[in-house]
Amino acid sequence: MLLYAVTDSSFATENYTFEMQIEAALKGGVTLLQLREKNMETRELAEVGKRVKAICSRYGVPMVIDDDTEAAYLCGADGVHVGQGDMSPAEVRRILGNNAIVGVTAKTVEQALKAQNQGASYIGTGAAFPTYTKKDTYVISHDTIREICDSLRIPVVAIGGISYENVEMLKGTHIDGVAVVSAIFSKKDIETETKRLKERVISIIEK
Ligand code: TZP
Ligand code: MG
Repeated sequence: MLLYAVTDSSFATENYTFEMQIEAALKGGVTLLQLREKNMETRELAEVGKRVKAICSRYGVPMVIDDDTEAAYLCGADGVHVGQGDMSPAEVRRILGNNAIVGVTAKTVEQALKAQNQGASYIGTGAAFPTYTKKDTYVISHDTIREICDSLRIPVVAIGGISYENVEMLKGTHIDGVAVVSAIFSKKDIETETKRLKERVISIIEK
């Protein structure tokens, strides 16, 4: 859960394609990848998912898909990440099976405990800092992030506005890792940025 990369193909260009960007992030050492493409419908997502899953497999990194359990099923993804308004973790497991990775977004201890009870594999919580990437979210306190971490037995990652510059502010929250979009995919040299971000994340995660 250390360094979780969440995709945004709008950062891709003709010279630095989506698949090149994902491979650079994997070379840089991301430990989990989420395909999060809000503008793709299920069929396209499943097609892209097959290609991205093949790249991730070469690096031994699991790939999950945001929201779309059907696309995840069709492309053989390792799991799904769902929000509070999406399918429940129990339903996802009925479709993808018991070994699936099922991540759930939670902003409160109550939501996080409920997700854990319903079979979530991990919790994503935030926004840890202001973010432009997701418009319909808001910043939660680092005390809340710590309370969520301390209340659960499953791993917790913080998400939202996390960067190389501010990640040290999350020290002491007991998170297991961080999830980022722009701190990786907006960069010109994704491999190098990923490596240096990962080193900093390692330095703040208590063993
Ligand atoms: N969920 C909560 S904040 C967020 C998501 C998907 C966006 C994170 O993007 P960034 O660029 O790392 O702030
Ligand atoms: Mg969602």
